[in-house]
Amino acid sequence: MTGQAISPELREWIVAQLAAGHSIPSLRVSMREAGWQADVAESALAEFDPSRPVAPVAAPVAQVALPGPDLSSAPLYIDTGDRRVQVLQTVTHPRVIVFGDLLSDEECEALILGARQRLARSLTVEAKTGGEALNVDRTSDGMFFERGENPVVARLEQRIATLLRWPLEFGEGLQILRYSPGAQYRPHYDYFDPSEPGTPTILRRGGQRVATLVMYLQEPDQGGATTFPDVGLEVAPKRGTGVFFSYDRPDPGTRTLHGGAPVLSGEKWVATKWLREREFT
Ligand code: PD2
Ligand code: ZN
Repeated sequence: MTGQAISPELREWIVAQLAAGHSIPSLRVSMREAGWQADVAESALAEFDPSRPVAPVAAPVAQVALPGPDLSSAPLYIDTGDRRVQVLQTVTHPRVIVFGDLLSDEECEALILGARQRLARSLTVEAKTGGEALNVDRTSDGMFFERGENPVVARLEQRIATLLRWPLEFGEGLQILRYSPGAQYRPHYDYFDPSEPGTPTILRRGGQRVATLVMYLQEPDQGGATTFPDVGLEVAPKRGTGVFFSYDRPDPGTRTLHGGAPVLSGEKWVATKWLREREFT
């Protein structure tokens, strides 16, 4: 016999022989006597050898629910109950959506007014320790509102929860940042690095971050775009607009590396809402 292949019939024959109590070595002898080439016989019998290591089966990728608007009907606007928000731009990978008219001018001004007296040089959550530290990569000033701290904050948080279909309680308190000329936020990921020893402590308060919404409260005169270097995307810091992005796992493969480009002139103010997997306590 030449050009032998493992046929369905051969497999059926092996199954029947094994079922009848014959051993693999005895089948090897029978196959060789019947003219099967040694390598074909070996490969065929190996398929039925119970001691053969089983190739690992890739675990199915869990389809986790993520925050995000319902874009199934390609809407130009989304009604959040108290406001009609524009869908200006979408990117699939990374998942990025730019919303227009997310905040009114009055809301932007009220947030700036409430934050101004409480600004301090921004700290970032430090995954090495689980605490907070000054970070040279972030030269803005910032503060946090408590969730629901005043009526404007509460209204905006409800709007965001409706828009992104994510429980209000899963959100961190609203962060306000002010960038003066020269200030920037170098490219980073917003999720907590799982390999850092402080991360388990941080995750106790609501699990991982799964999405970010950066909202522009005041436009600088020049500079200050939010950048996504992996995909060459730059979102202009237009007052009332928000850039949303989500990440289904804490991994650079989400392509959610992003930064705040240096402000060249004027002042840029933003509000950031981070969304967690679970209730943020
Ligand atoms: O202000 C921004 O554009 C910006 C850029 C990157 C804000 C954040 N990250 C953030 O608040 O995480
Ligand atoms: Zn960020």
